[in-house]
This record gives sequence, structure tokens and C-alpha cells, in this order.
Amino acid sequence: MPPTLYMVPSSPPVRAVQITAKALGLKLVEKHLDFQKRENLQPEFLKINPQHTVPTLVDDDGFILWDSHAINAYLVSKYGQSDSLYPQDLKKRAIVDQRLHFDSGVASVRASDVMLPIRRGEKTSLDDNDKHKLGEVYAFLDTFLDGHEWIADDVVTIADYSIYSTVSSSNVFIPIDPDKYPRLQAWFHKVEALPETEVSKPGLRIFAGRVQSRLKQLP
Ligand SMILES: N[C@@H](CCC(=O)N[C@@H](CS)C(=O)NCC(=O)O)C(=O)O
Repeated sequence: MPPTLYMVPSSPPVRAVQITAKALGLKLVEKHLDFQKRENLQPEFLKINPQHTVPTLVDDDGFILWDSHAINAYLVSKYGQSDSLYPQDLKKRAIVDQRLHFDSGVASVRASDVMLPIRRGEKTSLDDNDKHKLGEVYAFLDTFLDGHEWIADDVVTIADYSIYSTVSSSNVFIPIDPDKYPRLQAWFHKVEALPETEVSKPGLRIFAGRVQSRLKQLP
């Protein structure tokens, strides 16, 4: 029996897990939760994940894990034919982990800070502070890419998938300026062209449609 993924298609971290599963050739049973109906706050789901977040994975043996970064590392370690997406080599893995923590602790947090007030209808435009917050993330990422093909290594890793999922969402609000962040822009197009990222695009389109309908002035 394939692992089950509790998910919402528009969620950036869910999309990162979908991409990783696709890259591994792993089929997941996707269980959609309806956040409007607060299905993630119902007792049945809270028993699985008391933090009530998606993505949440339940593996074939009942093992439960949440947080997209942890899930992706687990999936590659358990189901990967090789370690290239999450290398065993101590230093290579340390760099991938650093990028994953950057996504988890900086990039996705700032993206949420900017996006959530708009998604909730509390704001209909972006201010300079929003632009500064995401601009700084783009600048950091552009620097990480100096001398590197991919975000953490010379090969694609799960750090590319997580950061792509976050940046493809931020890009809806504040498009990457190719003059300021040429390496980031080039990397973004390369990740977008990877066949495994296709699986995440319907969810990204839902996300973009919702956000754009709430923004008075499109970027
Ligand atoms: N760091 C987590 C973030 C998970 C997260 O916050 N997911 C959001 C959707 S994008 C969620 O489930 N929110 C519902 C809630 O917190 O109740 C990850 O990478 O999985």
C-alpha cells in the first residue's frame, strides 16, 4: 500500500512533497482536506497530527510524519534508488540541511507573513516592507547560487524542491527581478522545466488565482 499524504493542493510545502514523490517515482494516496470546513481541526486529523498542518504523511506501516522538509528527507532515504536528492556525504548533506532550514525558518516564514494578510482579505496591496522582506530572501538565494548549478549542490536535491515551492508562490506576489537576481531567475526557470515539478503546477495555479483575485494591483 502506498503512503498516504494529507494535503491541500495550493499549499507550498505540500507541493514540495508532491515533487519529491514524483522524482522518486513514488505514488502517494492523496487525501484532500478542506480548510474551509476546518477538516484539519477535526479530532480524527488531530489524532494524526496535533499541529494540524499539511503536508502530513502516513506511511504504509502506520508511521506518521509532518513537515515537508522532514517528509522529503524521509521519502528519499526510504524510497530513493540513490542518495542524490539527499546525499549521505556529511558535508553535502549539511549544506542541503542548511538550505532546508533556510526555507523553513526564513523564506517560507517571510512568504507567509506577506501572503496571509492578503489571502485573509486584511490587505489588498503590498507595501515597501513586504517588498523588502521578500527581496532580501531573493538576494540571499541569488548569493547561494553563486558558482553553483543548483541551490545546494551541483545536482538537484530536495532543497531545490522546497525552495522552488516557496519561491514560485512568492513570485506570484513579487516577481523575481532578473536584473537584480539573475542567478535566481535562471535557477527558477531550470527548476520549472524539470519534469517532476509539473505535478505541483495545478496547485500553484490555484494558489495564484486566489491571491491575484485579492490583490488590487497585480505586481
Ligand atoms: N513547515 C511546515 C509548514 C506547514 C504549514 O504551515 N502548512 C499550512 C498550509 S501551507 C497549514 O497546514 N496550515 C494550517 C494550520 O496551521 O492549521 C512544512 O513545511 O510542512
